[in-house]
Amino acid sequence: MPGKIVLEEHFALPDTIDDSERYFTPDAWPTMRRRLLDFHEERIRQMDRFGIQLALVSLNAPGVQSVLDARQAIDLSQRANDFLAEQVRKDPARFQGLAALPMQDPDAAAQELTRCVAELGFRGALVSGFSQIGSPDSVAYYDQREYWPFWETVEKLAVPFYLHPRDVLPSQARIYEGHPWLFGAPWSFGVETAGHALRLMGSGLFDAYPKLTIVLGHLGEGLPPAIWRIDHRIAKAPRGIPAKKKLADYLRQNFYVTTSGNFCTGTLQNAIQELGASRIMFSVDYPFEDFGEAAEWFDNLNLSGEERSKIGSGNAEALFKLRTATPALQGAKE
Ligand code: GRE
Ligand code: ZN
Repeated sequence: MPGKIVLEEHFALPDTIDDSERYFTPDAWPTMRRRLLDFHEERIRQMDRFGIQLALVSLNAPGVQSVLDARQAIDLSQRANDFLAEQVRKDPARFQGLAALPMQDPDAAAQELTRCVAELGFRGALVSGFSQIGSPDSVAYYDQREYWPFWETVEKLAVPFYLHPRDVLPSQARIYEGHPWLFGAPWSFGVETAGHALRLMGSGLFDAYPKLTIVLGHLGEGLPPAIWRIDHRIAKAPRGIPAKKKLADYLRQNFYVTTSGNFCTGTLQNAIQELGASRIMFSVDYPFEDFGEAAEWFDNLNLSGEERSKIGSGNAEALFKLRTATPALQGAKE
């Protein structure tokens, strides 16, 4: 399918490039490094080759979220977002931006998102999980009350918030001791991110801000097949859960999922069954994943024409309001 749109595609600044190295063997790293730092050469060639019209690009993980000092987190976000805006300006038909945010300071995060949307034309935010604030062992999750004014701003701006994975802190990872292969993308990213998303749902956040939209990668970080049992057991022992609805209702009404890094047909079918094709969007997770592998999988799936067109581009176009932002999509047919 030509004209595909992808949403979880990363770049790095020289300041953040080292964050990604730990996930790769020494022989794989030089290619990843080169691809994270490139925008207009190899990235564009690959997009052309595999039928990808537009990429929403974001900073690599954990990026801003692991900066302990709030001032430095604010500074890094601004520099990352200004750099990204400059790249988008060079080629807005192919690239749009998702903002990095200094969640260490909720007011500053709201301000930076407002600046990114109003002044830089960004389409939303991508935040890599919890933030450390002040000390390496601190963990701030965004269901906490101090974040609710931030969420009010996100809802007012009417832009999606992509909740991207980061790793559990080493001090909290006893279950993985002696099993380093479980860190990161194979397992701990998903557990961490699904847990964070469940906290948002259970906290009542979406009762207070029903128009909030959260995007999850990796076909929903395991939540679509898990959500029935979660609700089933919470109903038997609610233990004071503030949320007014079943968590599946929030998953269906406040969340979208992307196919980033999860090119598994059975898992996609389950996501379609649980959420509907209108809430699923094609994505890759470049450069950690290959445009070619993702596109060949997607282009050969047995989907109806309508499903393919929605998942491949239509849902993203509508959710991120890409037609008004992106010259090349303006003339494109429905
Ligand atoms: C990601 O950002 O999704 C990611 C990493 C590191 C390794 C794999 C991966 O940050 O998908
Ligand atoms: Zn990613």
